[in-house]
Amino acid sequence: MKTKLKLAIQKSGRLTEKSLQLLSECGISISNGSRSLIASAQSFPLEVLFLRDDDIPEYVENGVADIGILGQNVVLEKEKSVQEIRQLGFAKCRLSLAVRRENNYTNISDLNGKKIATTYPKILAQYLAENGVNAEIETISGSVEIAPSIGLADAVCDIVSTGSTLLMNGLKEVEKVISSEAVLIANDSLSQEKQELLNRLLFRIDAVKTAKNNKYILLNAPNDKLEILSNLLPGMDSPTIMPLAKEGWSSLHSVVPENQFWEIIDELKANGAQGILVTPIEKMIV
Ligand code: PRT
Ligand code: ZN
Repeated sequence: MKTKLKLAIQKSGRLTEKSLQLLSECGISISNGSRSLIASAQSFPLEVLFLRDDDIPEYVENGVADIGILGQNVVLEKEKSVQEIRQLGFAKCRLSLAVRRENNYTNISDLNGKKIATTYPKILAQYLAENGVNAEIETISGSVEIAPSIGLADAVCDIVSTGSTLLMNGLKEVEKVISSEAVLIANDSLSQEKQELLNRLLFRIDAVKTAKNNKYILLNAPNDKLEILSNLLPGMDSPTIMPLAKEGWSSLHSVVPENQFWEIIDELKANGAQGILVTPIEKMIV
Protein backbone atom coordinates (compact mmCIF):
# COMPACT_ATOMS: atom_id res chain seq x y z
CA MET A 1 0.00 0.00 0.00
CA LYS A 2 1.18 3.48 -0.78
CA THR A 3 2.51 5.43 2.21
CA LYS A 4 0.27 8.18 3.50
CA LEU A 5 1.15 11.02 5.84
CA LYS A 6 -1.11 11.01 8.90
CA LEU A 7 -2.20 14.45 10.09
CA ALA A 8 -4.04 14.96 13.40
CA ILE A 9 -6.34 17.96 13.67
CA GLN A 10 -8.90 19.06 16.26
CA LYS A 11 -12.18 17.14 15.91
CA SER A 12 -14.45 19.98 16.86
CA GLY A 13 -13.39 23.32 18.22
CA ARG A 14 -11.79 26.62 17.40
CA LEU A 15 -9.06 25.09 15.24
CA THR A 16 -11.09 22.68 13.13
CA GLU A 17 -12.38 24.95 10.40
CA LYS A 18 -9.12 26.87 9.97
CA SER A 19 -7.11 23.63 9.82
CA LEU A 20 -9.37 22.27 7.06
CA GLN A 21 -9.25 25.63 5.30
CA LEU A 22 -5.44 25.54 5.28
CA LEU A 23 -5.55 22.08 3.71
CA SER A 24 -8.03 23.27 1.13
CA GLU A 25 -5.81 26.25 0.26
CA CYS A 26 -3.04 23.70 -0.23
CA GLY A 27 -5.26 21.93 -2.78
CA ILE A 28 -6.14 19.11 -0.41
CA SER A 29 -9.80 18.37 0.15
CA ILE A 30 -11.13 16.04 2.79
CA SER A 31 -14.41 14.19 2.60
CA ASN A 32 -15.58 13.74 6.14
CA GLY A 33 -19.30 14.12 5.78
CA SER A 34 -20.04 11.57 8.46
CA ARG A 35 -17.50 13.11 10.84
CA SER A 36 -15.67 9.85 11.32
CA LEU A 37 -12.45 9.70 13.29
CA ILE A 38 -10.36 9.27 10.18
CA ALA A 39 -10.67 10.54 6.61
CA SER A 40 -8.59 10.31 3.47
CA ALA A 41 -7.59 13.25 1.31
CA GLN A 42 -8.52 13.09 -2.33
CA SER A 43 -5.56 14.59 -4.13
CA PHE A 44 -2.65 14.04 -1.75
CA PRO A 45 -1.36 10.94 0.10
CA LEU A 46 -2.71 12.20 3.40
CA GLU A 47 -4.97 10.78 6.07
CA VAL A 48 -6.60 13.09 8.58
CA LEU A 49 -7.27 11.98 12.17
CA PHE A 50 -9.85 14.01 14.10
CA LEU A 51 -8.92 14.18 17.79
CA ARG A 52 -9.26 16.30 20.92
CA ASP A 53 -6.49 18.89 20.76
CA ASP A 54 -5.11 17.73 24.14
CA ASP A 55 -4.41 14.25 22.73
CA ILE A 56 -2.56 15.42 19.61
CA PRO A 57 0.95 15.86 21.15
CA GLU A 58 0.94 12.33 22.54
CA TYR A 59 -0.31 10.78 19.31
CA VAL A 60 2.35 12.62 17.32
CA GLU A 61 5.04 11.64 19.83
CA ASN A 62 4.19 7.94 19.64
CA GLY A 63 3.67 7.93 15.87
CA VAL A 64 -0.08 7.23 15.71
CA ALA A 65 -0.06 10.52 13.77
CA ASP A 66 2.98 11.85 11.89
CA ILE A 67 2.08 15.52 12.15
CA GLY A 68 -0.53 17.62 13.94
CA ILE A 69 -2.10 21.06 14.03
CA LEU A 70 -2.86 22.61 17.43
CA GLY A 71 -2.25 25.59 19.68
CA GLN A 72 1.29 26.25 20.93
CA ASN A 73 -0.19 26.54 24.43
CA VAL A 74 -1.19 22.86 24.35
CA VAL A 75 2.16 21.79 22.85
CA LEU A 76 4.03 23.55 25.68
CA GLU A 77 1.74 22.23 28.39
CA LYS A 78 1.94 18.59 27.28
CA GLU A 79 5.78 18.56 27.20
CA LYS A 80 5.90 15.74 24.66
CA SER A 81 8.89 15.08 22.49
CA VAL A 82 7.69 16.56 19.17
CA GLN A 83 9.08 19.15 16.80
CA GLU A 84 7.33 22.44 16.11
CA ILE A 85 7.92 22.98 12.41
CA ARG A 86 5.71 25.90 11.34
CA GLN A 87 3.71 28.70 12.93
CA LEU A 88 0.43 28.86 11.04
CA GLY A 89 -0.77 32.38 11.84
CA PHE A 90 -4.30 31.58 13.08
CA ALA A 91 -5.93 31.06 16.52
CA LYS A 92 -3.72 33.76 17.96
CA CYS A 93 -4.18 34.23 21.70
CA ARG A 94 -2.20 34.59 24.91
CA LEU A 95 -2.07 32.79 28.22
CA SER A 96 -2.35 35.46 30.88
CA LEU A 97 -2.65 35.95 34.61
CA ALA A 98 -5.69 37.86 35.79
CA VAL A 99 -6.91 39.05 39.18
CA ARG A 100 -10.17 40.60 40.44
CA ARG A 101 -10.73 44.07 39.03
CA GLU A 102 -10.79 45.71 42.48
CA ASN A 103 -7.43 44.17 43.42
CA ASN A 104 -4.76 46.89 43.43
CA TYR A 105 -2.15 44.71 41.82
CA THR A 106 1.27 46.30 41.34
CA ASN A 107 3.59 43.51 40.18
CA ILE A 108 4.09 39.76 39.95
CA SER A 109 5.38 39.46 43.52
CA ASP A 110 1.83 40.30 44.66
CA LEU A 111 0.99 36.69 43.74
CA ASN A 112 3.27 35.25 46.44
CA GLY A 113 1.25 33.02 48.75
CA LYS A 114 -1.83 33.27 46.52
CA LYS A 115 -3.87 30.50 44.90
CA ILE A 116 -4.05 30.55 41.07
CA ALA A 117 -6.57 28.48 39.09
CA THR A 118 -5.58 27.22 35.64
CA THR A 119 -5.80 24.45 33.07
CA TYR A 120 -2.12 25.05 32.26
CA PRO A 121 -0.29 24.01 35.48
CA LYS A 122 3.06 23.20 33.85
CA ILE A 123 3.41 26.43 31.89
CA LEU A 124 2.29 28.40 34.93
CA ALA A 125 4.67 26.60 37.32
CA GLN A 126 7.58 27.37 35.03
CA TYR A 127 6.59 31.03 34.70
CA LEU A 128 6.21 31.44 38.48
CA ALA A 129 9.59 29.79 39.07
CA GLU A 130 11.28 32.06 36.50
CA ASN A 131 9.82 35.05 38.30
CA GLY A 132 10.65 33.83 41.80
CA VAL A 133 7.00 33.65 42.83
CA ASN A 134 5.79 31.09 45.31
CA ALA A 135 2.08 30.50 44.72
CA GLU A 136 -0.29 27.58 44.93
CA ILE A 137 -1.56 26.21 41.60
CA GLU A 138 -5.11 24.86 41.51
CA THR A 139 -5.55 22.77 38.37
CA ILE A 140 -9.11 22.80 37.05
CA SER A 141 -10.45 21.49 33.78
CA GLY A 142 -12.75 24.29 32.62
CA SER A 143 -14.52 27.57 33.41
CA VAL A 144 -11.34 28.90 34.99
CA GLU A 145 -12.66 32.47 34.86
CA ILE A 146 -15.29 31.87 37.54
CA ALA A 147 -12.78 30.54 40.12
CA PRO A 148 -12.17 33.88 41.92
CA SER A 149 -15.88 34.74 42.24
CA ILE A 150 -16.72 31.38 43.82
CA GLY A 151 -13.79 31.66 46.22
CA LEU A 152 -11.78 28.84 44.64
CA ALA A 153 -8.74 30.99 43.83
CA ASP A 154 -7.29 34.52 44.14
CA ALA A 155 -6.17 34.70 40.52
CA VAL A 156 -6.48 32.80 37.23
CA CYS A 157 -4.12 31.87 34.44
CA ASP A 158 -6.19 31.41 31.28
CA ILE A 159 -6.31 31.88 27.52
CA VAL A 160 -7.29 35.39 26.48
CA SER A 161 -8.15 36.58 23.02
CA THR A 162 -10.38 39.68 23.05
CA GLY A 163 -10.43 39.97 26.86
CA SER A 164 -14.22 40.04 27.08
CA THR A 165 -14.49 36.82 29.13
CA LEU A 166 -12.23 38.31 31.80
CA LEU A 167 -14.16 41.56 31.73
CA MET A 168 -17.53 39.80 32.09
CA ASN A 169 -16.22 37.93 35.11
CA GLY A 170 -14.91 41.00 36.92
CA LEU A 171 -11.27 40.17 36.23
CA LYS A 172 -8.35 42.18 34.82
CA GLU A 173 -5.37 40.88 32.90
CA VAL A 174 -2.12 41.65 34.75
CA GLU A 175 0.67 39.54 33.18
CA LYS A 176 1.14 37.81 29.83
CA VAL A 177 2.66 34.36 30.40
CA ILE A 178 3.00 33.26 26.74
CA SER A 179 1.71 34.20 23.28
CA SER A 180 0.26 31.40 21.23
CA GLU A 181 -0.96 30.56 17.74
CA ALA A 182 -1.73 27.39 15.82
CA VAL A 183 1.38 25.43 14.89
CA LEU A 184 2.28 22.37 12.87
CA ILE A 185 4.13 19.75 14.89
CA ALA A 186 5.86 16.61 13.67
CA ASN A 187 7.07 13.30 15.02
CA ASP A 188 10.82 13.30 15.81
CA SER A 189 11.73 10.35 13.62
CA LEU A 190 9.72 10.26 10.40
CA SER A 191 10.71 7.73 7.78
CA GLN A 192 12.38 9.17 4.70
CA GLU A 193 9.25 8.50 2.67
CA LYS A 194 7.06 10.40 5.13
CA GLN A 195 9.60 13.21 5.40
CA GLU A 196 9.38 13.62 1.64
CA LEU A 197 5.60 13.81 1.80
CA LEU A 198 5.89 16.35 4.61
CA ASN A 199 8.30 18.44 2.52
CA ARG A 200 5.75 18.49 -0.30
CA LEU A 201 3.06 19.62 2.11
CA LEU A 202 5.34 22.28 3.64
CA PHE A 203 6.10 23.62 0.17
CA ARG A 204 2.38 24.23 -0.29
CA ILE A 205 1.85 25.64 3.22
CA ASP A 206 4.72 28.08 2.71
CA ALA A 207 3.31 29.20 -0.64
CA VAL A 208 -0.07 29.88 0.97
CA LYS A 209 1.49 31.71 3.94
CA THR A 210 3.80 33.84 1.77
CA ALA A 211 0.89 34.77 -0.47
CA LYS A 212 -1.13 35.91 2.55
CA ASN A 213 1.74 38.10 3.71
CA ASN A 214 2.08 39.85 0.35
CA LYS A 215 0.03 41.90 -2.09
CA TYR A 216 0.32 42.28 -5.85
CA ILE A 217 0.58 45.91 -6.88
CA LEU A 218 0.10 47.55 -10.30
CA LEU A 219 0.66 51.23 -10.98
CA ASN A 220 1.14 53.69 -13.85
CA ALA A 221 3.95 56.23 -14.01
CA PRO A 222 5.78 58.51 -16.44
CA ASN A 223 8.92 56.79 -17.76
CA ASP A 224 11.30 59.23 -16.05
CA LYS A 225 9.94 58.14 -12.65
CA LEU A 226 10.32 54.40 -13.24
CA GLU A 227 13.76 54.06 -11.76
CA ILE A 228 12.96 55.77 -8.48
CA LEU A 229 9.66 53.87 -8.18
CA SER A 230 11.37 50.53 -8.87
CA ASN A 231 13.84 51.25 -6.11
CA LEU A 232 11.00 51.83 -3.65
CA LEU A 233 9.55 48.38 -4.34
CA PRO A 234 11.17 45.47 -2.51
CA GLY A 235 9.54 42.99 -4.98
CA MET A 236 10.31 39.33 -5.50
CA ASP A 237 12.98 40.22 -8.00
CA SER A 238 12.90 43.25 -10.26
CA PRO A 239 9.46 44.70 -11.09
CA THR A 240 7.75 44.02 -14.41
CA ILE A 241 7.53 47.13 -16.60
CA MET A 242 5.24 47.39 -19.64
CA PRO A 243 4.65 50.35 -21.94
CA LEU A 244 1.22 51.99 -21.87
CA ALA A 245 -0.60 53.17 -24.99
CA LYS A 246 -0.14 56.68 -23.59
CA GLU A 247 3.20 58.03 -24.92
CA GLY A 248 6.00 58.19 -22.32
CA TRP A 249 4.14 56.20 -19.68
CA SER A 250 4.51 52.67 -18.35
CA SER A 251 2.76 50.22 -16.08
CA LEU A 252 4.80 48.70 -13.28
CA HIS A 253 3.89 45.44 -11.47
CA SER A 254 5.41 44.10 -8.28
CA VAL A 255 4.85 42.40 -4.93
CA VAL A 256 4.72 44.28 -1.63
CA PRO A 257 4.87 42.81 1.89
CA GLU A 258 1.62 43.35 3.76
CA ASN A 259 3.37 44.87 6.79
CA GLN A 260 5.12 47.59 4.75
CA PHE A 261 2.14 48.18 2.53
CA TRP A 262 0.84 51.63 3.59
CA GLU A 263 4.29 53.10 3.99
CA ILE A 264 5.25 52.02 0.47
CA ILE A 265 1.98 53.25 -1.07
CA ASP A 266 2.54 56.71 0.44
CA GLU A 267 6.04 56.87 -0.98
CA LEU A 268 4.94 55.64 -4.41
CA LYS A 269 2.28 58.35 -4.57
CA ALA A 270 4.73 61.02 -3.45
CA ASN A 271 7.05 59.94 -6.26
CA GLY A 272 4.59 60.15 -9.15
CA ALA A 273 2.75 56.81 -9.17
CA GLN A 274 -0.84 56.96 -10.45
CA GLY A 275 -3.74 54.53 -10.85
CA ILE A 276 -2.42 52.24 -8.14
CA LEU A 277 -4.19 48.86 -7.99
CA VAL A 278 -3.60 46.33 -5.23
CA THR A 279 -4.83 42.74 -5.30
CA PRO A 280 -4.46 39.68 -3.05
CA ILE A 281 -2.19 36.84 -4.17
CA GLU A 282 -3.51 33.30 -4.02
CA LYS A 283 -0.21 31.37 -4.00
CA MET A 284 3.35 32.64 -4.00
CA ILE A 285 6.39 30.47 -4.59
CA VAL A 286 9.73 32.08 -3.80
O1 PRT B 1 -12.44 19.70 22.76
P1 PRT B 1 -11.01 20.09 22.68
O2 PRT B 1 -10.19 19.70 23.87
O3 PRT B 1 -10.40 19.63 21.37
O4 PRT B 1 -11.01 21.70 22.58
P2 PRT B 1 -10.74 22.81 23.69
O5 PRT B 1 -12.02 23.20 24.31
O6 PRT B 1 -9.60 22.40 24.57
O7 PRT B 1 -10.13 23.97 22.78
P3 PRT B 1 -10.82 25.19 21.99
O8 PRT B 1 -11.46 24.68 20.75
O9 PRT B 1 -11.60 26.07 22.89
O10 PRT B 1 -9.48 26.01 21.61
C1 PRT B 1 -8.47 25.42 20.84
C2 PRT B 1 -7.27 26.36 20.80
O11 PRT B 1 -7.66 27.62 20.26
C3 PRT B 1 -6.67 26.72 22.16
O12 PRT B 1 -5.82 25.72 22.67
C4 PRT B 1 -5.91 28.00 21.81
O13 PRT B 1 -4.65 27.67 21.26
C5 PRT B 1 -6.76 28.64 20.71
N1 PRT B 1 -7.54 29.81 21.14
C6 PRT B 1 -7.56 31.03 20.52
C7 PRT B 1 -8.40 29.88 22.19
C8 PRT B 1 -8.93 31.18 22.18
N2 PRT B 1 -8.39 31.86 21.14
C9 PRT B 1 -9.89 31.54 23.21
N3 PRT B 1 -10.34 32.70 23.21
N4 PRT B 1 -8.78 28.98 23.11
C10 PRT B 1 -9.68 29.32 24.05
N5 PRT B 1 -10.24 30.56 24.14
C11 PRT B 1 -11.23 30.74 25.26
C12 PRT B 1 -10.56 30.96 26.61
O14 PRT B 1 -10.31 29.73 27.26
C13 PRT B 1 -11.57 31.83 27.36
O15 PRT B 1 -12.59 31.02 27.93
O16 PRT B 1 -12.03 31.87 25.05
C14 PRT B 1 -12.19 32.61 26.24
C15 PRT B 1 -11.46 33.93 26.14
O17 PRT B 1 -11.77 34.58 24.96
P4 PRT B 1 -11.96 36.17 24.96
O18 PRT B 1 -12.09 36.52 23.53
O19 PRT B 1 -13.20 36.45 25.75
O20 PRT B 1 -10.73 36.77 25.60
ZN1 ZN C 1 -8.65 20.73 24.64
